[in-house]
Amino acid sequence: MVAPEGSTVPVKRAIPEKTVHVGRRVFLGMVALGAAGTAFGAAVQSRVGRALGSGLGSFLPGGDRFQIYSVSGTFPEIAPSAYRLSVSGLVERPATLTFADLEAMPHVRLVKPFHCVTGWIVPGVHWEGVLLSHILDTVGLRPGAVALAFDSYDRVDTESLTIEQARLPDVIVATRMLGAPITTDHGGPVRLYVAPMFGYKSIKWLSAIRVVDAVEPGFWEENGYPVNGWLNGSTATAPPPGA
Ligand SMILES: Nc1nc2c(c(=O)[nH]1)N[C@H]1C(S)=C(S)[C@@H](COP(=O)(O)O)O[C@H]1N2
Ligand SMILES: [Mo]
Repeated sequence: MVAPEGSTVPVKRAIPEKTVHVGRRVFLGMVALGAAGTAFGAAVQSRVGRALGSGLGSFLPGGDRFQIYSVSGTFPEIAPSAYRLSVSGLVERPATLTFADLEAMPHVRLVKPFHCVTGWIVPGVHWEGVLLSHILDTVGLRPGAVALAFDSYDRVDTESLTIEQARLPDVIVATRMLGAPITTDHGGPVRLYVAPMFGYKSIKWLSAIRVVDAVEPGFWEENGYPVNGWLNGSTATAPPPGA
């Protein structure tokens, strides 16, 4: 179950105890992940947020800030020069895009809040990147293309969007965030930013976009979060009014 926006998610199920400290970061091992049920995503995030000591951020004046998540427990360090984005599947022209390729494409800028489904919100975040729809136009969709499946350099997180969702004007392959190149913690050099949906849809360390013929629920969805993660809680496939 996912709590409404702005509330905290009650953790009704025992939280796996396996936590590992990596510097100031805390994560849960994948073994523990596998053993958990549908409340798991919420449990993971609640636990990690507390561990970072920033769980009260949303309630303190000026304290709104990102909590750093990695379900894999790794924070892949990828130099922009080594970065590649594979675009494959039901496309006319499969591509392997470099960071320079992305930089050379038209960029859009957005100033939008970032909502984690567990309740913290960072208002007014500056984002910059390439419209996902532009990338789809560049590779050309083949008949039967219905959805996108996203992979991460962390080899654990995955995400999905319908083609219609992917073409919304505030869904970008982001190369800048918070007025600077995206840091490793935040999924740099390239992450997805899906403004109308909760933060779990904004996969970090984006490595691949596969165009597929059916929606493939991603990591967080397999752990209980809605496939259609609209901020207003709608479960509709198409964007709800105001999204
Ligand atoms: N690869 C990867 N992407 C991810 C996650 C993750 O654990 N791994 N967590 C998601 C969730 S639940 C949220 S709220 C945001 C958090 O972004 P941040 O770590 O930059 O604060 O990243 C999303 N993208
Ligand atoms: Mo989240």
